[in-house]
Amino acid sequence: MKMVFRWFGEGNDHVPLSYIKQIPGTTGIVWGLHDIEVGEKWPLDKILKVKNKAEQNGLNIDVVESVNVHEDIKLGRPTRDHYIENYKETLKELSKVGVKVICYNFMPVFDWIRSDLFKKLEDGSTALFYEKSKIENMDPTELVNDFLKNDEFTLPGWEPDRLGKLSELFDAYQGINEEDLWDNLKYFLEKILPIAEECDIKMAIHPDDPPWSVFGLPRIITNRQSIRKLLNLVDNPYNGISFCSGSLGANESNDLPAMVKEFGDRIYFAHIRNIKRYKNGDFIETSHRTSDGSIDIYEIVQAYHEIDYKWYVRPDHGRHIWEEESRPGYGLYDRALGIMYLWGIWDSLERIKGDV
Ligand code: DNO
Ligand code: MN
Repeated sequence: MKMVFRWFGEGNDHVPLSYIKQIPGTTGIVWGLHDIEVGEKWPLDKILKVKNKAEQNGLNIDVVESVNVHEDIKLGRPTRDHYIENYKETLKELSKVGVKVICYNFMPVFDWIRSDLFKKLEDGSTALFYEKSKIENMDPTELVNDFLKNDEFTLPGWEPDRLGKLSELFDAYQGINEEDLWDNLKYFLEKILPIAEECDIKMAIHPDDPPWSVFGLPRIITNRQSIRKLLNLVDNPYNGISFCSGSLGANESNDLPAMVKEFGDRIYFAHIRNIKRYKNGDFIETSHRTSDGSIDIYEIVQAYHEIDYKWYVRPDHGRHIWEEESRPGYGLYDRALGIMYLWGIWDSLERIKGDV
């Protein structure tokens, strides 16, 4: 596995690239141009700036997360073709600097959803928390206002401009069901994949987080069945997945190690993190260690090891520990600890294999 670390860009991330380089075994950053409006083409000069900065620090820029998909594409509006053209242009620019994988998602309106960004854990650290009943009884506008009132940090996938038009967005999704969303995803992939192939960039969809419908909006990438459907939707090796253990693991019926083995040859990017699930449907993000949460991280890493996984891995979110102030989920310390845990498992599996 190739270890990479998410970085939000110069002036937009409190973690310096030189620190990332010091995390053992970390070879690249997972990046994006977060100041470009969703749907607009990414300019080469800005891409090159990131490349140069990363290279000066001995890090590659092989993985992009995310080139977000414009809402008109998800909605299947006639204007989608314009945004798909822009997406293709962005792919071409990214191929010029050697990008290998693009993580994207197809979730209507919201990317990830939580009820609390800094929920206190027993040990005094804080973490992202999902309180099911709170979300179910909440007006989405309330959630958006709550999340956006803190302007110290920007939240990936929560662009204020776009979410400022929330009621318009919700109106647009009236009458769009899961089948429609599948059709629109198919349309997008059919147009994009030939270019991805030409550019040798793997498209890797991120599952829905959490993997169920929220605020009445359809969500389709949620379990084993739906990933099968996605891979058959357009059967092309460039149509792949970002396999996120924390997102899919919120649904306890997802057998994650089995899914890694089944989909392994189409997983180009692995997000590994743990969560603790409660019986009432709530969950909280924990440290990566298996015994701290409900997800067997050891078994997941073992599954990757068994399939001889050669693609990219990142610790996904972490807790906020040691008084670190960071964007929710994206502190340096707990994610770096997560990396060491993953390497610990991986190295011992390698050693065992060598001894056999
Ligand atoms: C959640 C995170 C997501 C992810 C985007 C990708 O598990 O990894 O916020 O960044 O959904 O588009
Ligand atoms: Mn993830």
